[in-house]
Amino acid sequence: MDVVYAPECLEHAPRGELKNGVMIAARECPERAVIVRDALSSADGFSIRAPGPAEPERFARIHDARYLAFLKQAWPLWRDHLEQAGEPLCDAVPLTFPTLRQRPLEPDAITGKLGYYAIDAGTPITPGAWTAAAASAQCALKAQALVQAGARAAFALCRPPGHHAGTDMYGGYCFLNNAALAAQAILDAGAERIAVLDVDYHHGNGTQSIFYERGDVLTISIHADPLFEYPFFLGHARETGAGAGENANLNLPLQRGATWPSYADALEEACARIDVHGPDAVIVSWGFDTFIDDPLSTFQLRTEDFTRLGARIGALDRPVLVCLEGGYATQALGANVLAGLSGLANELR
Ligand code: SP5
Ligand code: ZN
Repeated sequence: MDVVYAPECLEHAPRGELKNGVMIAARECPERAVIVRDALSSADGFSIRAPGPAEPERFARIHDARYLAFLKQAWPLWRDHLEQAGEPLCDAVPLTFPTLRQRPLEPDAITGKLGYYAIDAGTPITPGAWTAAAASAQCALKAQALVQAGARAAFALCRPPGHHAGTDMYGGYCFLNNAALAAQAILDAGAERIAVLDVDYHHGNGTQSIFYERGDVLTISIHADPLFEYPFFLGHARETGAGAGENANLNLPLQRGATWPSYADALEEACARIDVHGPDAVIVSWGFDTFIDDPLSTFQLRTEDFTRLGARIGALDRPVLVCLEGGYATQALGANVLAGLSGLANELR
């Protein structure tokens, strides 16, 4: 299986993130990508490839032009802001947000822009954030091109992740929605229907909102119930899509502490819906933060469960494009990704 990886994905290196009001080491760190790359490059059956150059016109198929301009400019504006204030350089984190019901004009001040586009204060903008986010998206687009060219499966080693990013929102460590960009690229190349299956611990709120009113992209997410877990405001079972997208969104929230048997039941329901939709390809937003030792998660999946999960996705018998999302038990991340992709690859044989 081809693994698409770009060293630029390491350029986003947050100095820390807020937890309980104090800064802790950033969970979403460059080391994650290095560990996954090393685990796959030393395993049989995987070859590492580079993406092509950035395709900003593809980014604009999913994301708003003003939002893309903001992301590109956020670090230079923030740096200028700090220099003018005589402050030392540090990552940019918003502290003021519009409420859900009032989102007025985009402010001129960078301190206001951050809150305008962010959904949380846990996603620092660093000097390399844009470079890394664009490279991460480009990995997904390259994987899409490989699947388009006939590969049965491809893995985009995306970092930073993407599934919390909306058309004009960043957060949850995500800036560009890698899976949504890949889905749109497949459709633009002539596919009629796509399914996005999100198996990150957290609800894929960005992906859901991007496709909520569209019937050509079935979005399914298996995740911790937002009543108790981030992203809190989206991901309930009653969210089934709207307009042309009615019944094209399926949320399968699980209770805290979920283990493989309950997870597998949700997965069967997801796969049954995918079969009914009949997509030309399946995009998997795969987060490994469902792992028992993950610091952000309450779920209790084990390494061998990821093999089962990959095998079930392979049994869908459709082209599969996997995008890496979360997974913060860094030491185990290489083994977990390898287990999952091996389960998928063995089923495709
Ligand atoms: C892609 C992805 O997995 N993003 C996740 C972003 C989660 N950010 C909020 C973290 C909330 C931490 N809750 C701590 C619980 C520790 N037991
Ligand atoms: Zn997650």
